[in-house]
Amino acid sequence: MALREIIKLPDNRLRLSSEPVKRVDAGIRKLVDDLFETMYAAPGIGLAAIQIGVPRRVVAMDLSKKDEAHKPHVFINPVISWRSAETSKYEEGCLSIPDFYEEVERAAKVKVKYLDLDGNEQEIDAAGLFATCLQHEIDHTNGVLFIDYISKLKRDRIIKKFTKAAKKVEA
Ligand code: K1U
Ligand code: ZN
Repeated sequence: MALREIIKLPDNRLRLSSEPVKRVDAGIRKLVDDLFETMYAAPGIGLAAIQIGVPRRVVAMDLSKKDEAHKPHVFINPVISWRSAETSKYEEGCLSIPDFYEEVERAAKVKVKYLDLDGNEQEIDAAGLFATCLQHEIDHTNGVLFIDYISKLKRDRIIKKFTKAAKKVEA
């Protein structure tokens, strides 16, 4: 396992559409281990491979509370197969846009098809924070960020702030 760097706004790699996984092999299992180590250390409740600079459709999630046992979920090539017309709002954050939170409206319930770590096809029903987080992570695999759902004014302001911070680090 290895702790990997989480790439941050305005890194253009966050806008890539990730490649599907053809075979769940040892390389993918190592990637999953690294995603969990990095996500737990952050800490976060989800992490997509592109957030550690790997453009593959792989997502790690764990919604367990601080004092609970870990409940790791892995989603390989996840696709939303159904979404409810009913929506819900949640104040989202993103490990690639640290310390910025904004309310986003998404489908309240989704069904997601994916491959598990054995390469078997699965389908899961998700509601509440589970559904919100899955949609946020699947967006990452498509190069979409939660700031794409907020006002242009707020989005431009946050991109400017992170671009300025990145330039400071370079200098
Ligand atoms: O994808 C990411 O950047 C991870 C992100 C997932 C997410 C959070 C909220 C709504 C939708 C998706 C995070 O994990 S941000 C950090 C966070 O939410 C958290 C951190 C520690 C404890 C509890 C939550
Ligand atoms: Zn995110």
